[in-house]
Amino acid sequence: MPRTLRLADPAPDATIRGNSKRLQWYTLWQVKSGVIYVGTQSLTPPTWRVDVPVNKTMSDNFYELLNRAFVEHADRPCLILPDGGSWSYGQIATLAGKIAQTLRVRGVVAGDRVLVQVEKSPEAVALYLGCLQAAAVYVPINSAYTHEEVAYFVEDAEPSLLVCRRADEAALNVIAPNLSMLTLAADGTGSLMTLALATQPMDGVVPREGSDTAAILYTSGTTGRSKGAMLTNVNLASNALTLIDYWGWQDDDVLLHALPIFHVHGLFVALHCAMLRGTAMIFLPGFDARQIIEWLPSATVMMGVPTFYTRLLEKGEFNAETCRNMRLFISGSAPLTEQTFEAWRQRTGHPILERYGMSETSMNTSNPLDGERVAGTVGFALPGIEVRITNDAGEVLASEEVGGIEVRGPNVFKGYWRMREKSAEEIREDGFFITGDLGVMDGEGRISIVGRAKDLIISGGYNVYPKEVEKLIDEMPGVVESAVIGVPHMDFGEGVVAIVVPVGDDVSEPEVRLSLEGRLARFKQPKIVVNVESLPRNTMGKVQKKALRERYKDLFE
Ligand code: MCA
Ligand code: AMP
Repeated sequence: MPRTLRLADPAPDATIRGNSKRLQWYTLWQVKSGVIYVGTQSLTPPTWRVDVPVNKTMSDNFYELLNRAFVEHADRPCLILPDGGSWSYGQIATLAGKIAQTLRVRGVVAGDRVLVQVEKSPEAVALYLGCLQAAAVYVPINSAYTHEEVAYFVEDAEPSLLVCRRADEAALNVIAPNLSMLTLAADGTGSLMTLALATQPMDGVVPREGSDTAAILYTSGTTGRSKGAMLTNVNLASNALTLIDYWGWQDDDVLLHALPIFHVHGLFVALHCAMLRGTAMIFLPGFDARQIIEWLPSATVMMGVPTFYTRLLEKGEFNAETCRNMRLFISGSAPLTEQTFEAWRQRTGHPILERYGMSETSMNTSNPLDGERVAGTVGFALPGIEVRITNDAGEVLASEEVGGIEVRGPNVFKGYWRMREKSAEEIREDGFFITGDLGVMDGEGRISIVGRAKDLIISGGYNVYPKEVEKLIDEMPGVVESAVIGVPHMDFGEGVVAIVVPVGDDVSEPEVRLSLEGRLARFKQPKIVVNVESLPRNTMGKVQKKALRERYKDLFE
């Protein structure tokens, strides 16, 4: 049973890890000593909540924590599927164990990367869990990426195994003829499952240190090449435990899960909160407003990108009655406008809780569960996480001053995979990570994001790096040069636009799309192409994207 100790009491048999400088809050990730401590000094009175005594033989592999929940809640539903099927925690854990054993038999050892490009399915969840159990580094990539894009990840991650859709197997075999490959289709069939179902589940969990990498999440780089953010067992555990506490996860919560499971949002934030508490998820293959409206009355929590919310508001039949059992709506990955926040509150009675995160850090800040949720802000630094606003020289700014957002805490990744220099550029010596987002903090510590220092477009929650698109458009024979920008888009928040300087005749949108076909995921492709005589430049010769964004801001209206 959870016990509550005063913070002043010595934490029995535990090593304190995490943010030891400020002693504000800790996720004490000390399963080795036999106890997991979650301490909350920021609460009054300050306390350690001693969560659960666990088996003394456990390692710091994050799967130990998950597995404990799976064993405890084996009979409870984990995934409820729209076709009426369901998976209990026991079933998911058994399949994860079989996949872990399959990986072992295939020669995958601790620290080996398993690259995964599959559709969302219960089996895909079990694959993620199986990788954790086997201590393989899970490397998920967007299912929309083309074979050409996948080739980069194969080369960069150097995986021991690639799990892909059956339809992609032949093409990927050409790209990576020596790579071990298994398939997993959206319906849960494929060579991975054939092997796994004929295998006994792995006994136990392959031990890991807290600082060992559990997953690599690729995030776009400014040079156009993706960087692999290495997330450790402590990163995953600390963020999950923090969010469960901060968002008041209830034993009877039911999460409506319609996000993709290759990003931090749908994979870590959503799955971990539900799974560590052994609570059910209504597991939808993707976002479909009609299906969401059908399932919302059975749910208590939904996590989504702002597009989820704007699309639901467009549906006349969506109303407060649809949300009658809902406790919490959470939004993130892209800015939620004040208009959407207000419209949602008026329609449903719920103020959406907006939070802010990144692939490199998982969640950094959140509006409060109980206090005021202020539209247009991303709330406060989460317990145990420090956020500061700095100028270009790295000096901390006073409240209300706009600057770069920097983050430090047990959530911050350990660096980019095989990019030592890039990691050193973005993580300061004192441990603060330079997010590339611009923000402002008020006197109370409430943070608003006001822009981005990085040249990034966020479209429907997906990142698009202009360089990557520009590079390919510039290669077109009829193009002198191009500038790719994001401008306001009703549905996606920002829509990708290419401003093109043609050699002669105008370059049309179908021509651009045709030349990008098979080379670039379709969500990254420009939705509009504008031809101009020349691009505006500053005195240094740099293209003035701000001026272009201003000039074309009404393009999608
Ligand atoms: C699909 N399309 C898009 C996008 N999604 N175009 C621009 N931006 C998009 N986000 C295009 C497709 O290429 C296709 O174009 C057409 O739209 C229809 O595709 P479909 O798959 O049917 O689209 P959809 O189902 O309507 O998807 C829209 C969506 C989806 C539901 C908003 O993009 C989505 O689930 N986004 C969530 C992303 C997310 O989870 N982000 C978290 C990452 P064509 O017809 O030309 O082929 S950020 C993160 O994890 C950090 C840590 C954080 O803070 O959360
Ligand atoms: P990713 O690299 O895909 O993890 O995207 C992370 C980026 O998404 C952050 O650096 C922010 O620019 C953006 N982001 C995430 N949450 C929010 C939010 N609530 N408001 C505005 N931007 C956000």
